[in-house]
Amino acid sequence: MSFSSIVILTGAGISAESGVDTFRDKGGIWSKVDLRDVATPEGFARDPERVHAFYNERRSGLSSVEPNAAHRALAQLEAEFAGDVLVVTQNIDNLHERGGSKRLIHMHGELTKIFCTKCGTRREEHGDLTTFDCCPQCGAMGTLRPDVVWFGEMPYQMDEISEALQQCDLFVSIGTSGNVYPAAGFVEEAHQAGAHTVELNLEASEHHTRFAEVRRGRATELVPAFVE
Ligand code: BV8
Repeated sequence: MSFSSIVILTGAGISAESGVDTFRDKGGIWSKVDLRDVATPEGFARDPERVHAFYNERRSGLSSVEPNAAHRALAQLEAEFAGDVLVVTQNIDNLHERGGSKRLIHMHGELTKIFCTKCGTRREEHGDLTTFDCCPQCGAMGTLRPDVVWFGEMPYQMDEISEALQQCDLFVSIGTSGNVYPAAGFVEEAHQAGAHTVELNLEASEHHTRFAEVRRGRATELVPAFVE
C-alpha cells in the first residue's frame, strides 16, 4: 500500500517509556486522583490551588524526561515522507516537539502554556502557578489557569483535525486507550473517508475492533518498525 496523507493520533502510551505516567494503566494518574477534582472547570472553581499543584507537579516533571524512539521515529517520518504527515496528540507533554515533530496539534492543550481567564492572554510557563500570581497583561490576580482542555471543554483545532481526517488515506493510533472523545471517534471519521486504519498499542484499546490493522507491543519497538 502507498499513502499520500497520514494522520497520527497519539496518547499517553507514546510517552510511557520516557517515564511520563499514563492515565488508565495500573497505577495510572486517574487511579491516584479523581479527574473531577483536577481536570474539570468545576474542580478548578472548587479548589484552584489543588489543580495548580496537580499541573505544577506534571510541568516540573518535564525537565527530567526525554523524547523516546517512538517520538523520534514520527519526526523522521515527517521529515522523509513525500506526502503529508500530521500528528494530533492528546498529550500535554512537550516530547513530540522536542523529538523533532513540526506538524503537530495539541488537541488537549499544553502543560507549558497558561492563559488568563480575564483577558485571555496566553503565554509560556515552565514554572509553578498559584492563585496569587497576577496576569502580566491585565494585572488581575488569581485568573491564570493551565492552557489544558478539561473534561466538558472543547478540544482545540477540531476543524483542522476534521479536515485532515477527511483527506487522509492512512490513520495511525498510537498509545491511547480510546476512552476519551472526540479523539476516540477519529478512527471512524478516517475509516468513513476511506483511510486504512492502524492501531499500535501495548494492549487492545476500547475500540481496537474498529481498526483494519492492529499491532501489539511497546511504542519504542512498534513505531520505528512501522515507520521503516
Ligand atoms: C468534550 C487533558 C464537548 C487534561 C484530557 C459529560 C460532559 C461533557 C463531556 C462528556 C461527558 N461525558 C462524556 C463526555 C465526553 C468526554 C469524554 O470523552 N469522557 C470520557 C471519560 C467518557 N470528553 C470531553 O469532555 C472532551 N470535551 O467532549 O467537549 C463540548 C462540545 C462543544 C462545546 C464544549 C464542549 C474533552 C476531553 C479532554 C479531557 N482532557 N487531557 C490532562 O492531561 O490533565 S483527557 C485524558 O484522557 C488524558 O489527559 C488523555 O489526554 C486522554 C486520553 O488518555 P490516553 O492518552 O488514551 O491515556 P490512557 O492512560 O487512557 O491510555 C494509555 C494507553 O497506552 C493504554 O491503552 C495502554 O495500553 C497504552 N500503553 C501504555 N504503555 C505503552 C502503551 N502503548 C504503547 N507503548 C507503551 N509503552
